Amino acid sequence: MTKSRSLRIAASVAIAATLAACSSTATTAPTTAPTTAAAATPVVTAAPAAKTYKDMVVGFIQTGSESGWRAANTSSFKETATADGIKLNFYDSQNKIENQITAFNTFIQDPTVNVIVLAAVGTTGYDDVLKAAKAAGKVVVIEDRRIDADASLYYTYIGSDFDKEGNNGAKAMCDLMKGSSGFNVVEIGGDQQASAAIDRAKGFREGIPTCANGTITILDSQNAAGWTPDTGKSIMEADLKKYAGKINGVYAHNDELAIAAIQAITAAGLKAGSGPTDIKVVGFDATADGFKYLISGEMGADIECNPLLAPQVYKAALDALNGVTGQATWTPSEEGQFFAAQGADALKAILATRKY
Ligand code: GYE
Repeated sequence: MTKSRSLRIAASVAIAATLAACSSTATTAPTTAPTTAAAATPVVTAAPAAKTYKDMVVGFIQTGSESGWRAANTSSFKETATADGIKLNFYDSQNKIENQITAFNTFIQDPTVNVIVLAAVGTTGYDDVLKAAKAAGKVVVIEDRRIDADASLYYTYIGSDFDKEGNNGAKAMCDLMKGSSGFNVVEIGGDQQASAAIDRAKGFREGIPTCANGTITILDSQNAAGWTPDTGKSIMEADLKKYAGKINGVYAHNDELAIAAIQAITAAGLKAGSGPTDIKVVGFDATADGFKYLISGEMGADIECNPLLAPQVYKAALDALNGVTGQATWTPSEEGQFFAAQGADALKAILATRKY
């Protein structure tokens, strides 16, 4: 058999082998690497179903039960959770930061909890638990009060602009003091750890220098630990003695403290109101109790603070569970202001429409 003939046979064997490899029915192992790989069948992995409120298990760390505002805030979370089918683990911190840290760690270690909501008693001391929660894959949402922690440590903050509230409080006090016999004010502050108290005090001091009606002077400023109304009353009673006849206004950080001051003023035989010699009282929250004293005219102004934050907070948490990014760091609450000058009938009509 000649050389050329054997070469021709070898070549034809090689071609035969290549073709065999291309056909779907090839049985023999290919001798050479196939030139074009068979089109891989695309593996379609179904996108995970979006989480719903029924998948949310929330550990809610509330400050405590220090005021009507707080009660409305707590109800907002409990009622909305029931309505949306959210499993809510509610924790009352008794206004102690150490209790909040303990609760945080409990919720971090609880595998069923996927969302932690914090209403902070203070502004600092949360970094470690926030880092631990993040490492554990928990969604954290801050509600009500701002904290001094890096925003990367939580998903978002939903709460009031207390500084702006303080500015509004200053303007309200200035308006109330138009034609007043004097411009001396005492301040009854909320718990000094709380951003609500810190910023309302700051906002007031930023605002009073702009008062065109007169130079408002802060004669005295004290904080009621835990926002306790009885402490507020004692502060007012002591101020009325110490600054007898010199007090023209009271700047109180929530309704309970404003009402406590009014009770001390009345008990001292003096009058809280908007008359030239009356003691003008500015409060915060605009709860139903606060409205009663606006309607009676004893409280001159009540700067609203919105406690009904649960729907926004749960929505943000659900977004986080579904991987939504680019969220706002802070969503300030929508709020108004109310004045005795609006008149009792108008205020009663407004009160009848309110949930807290
Ligand atoms: O003003 C007060 C409550 O954080 C806005 O806390 C809240 C404040 C509110 O104790 O009544």
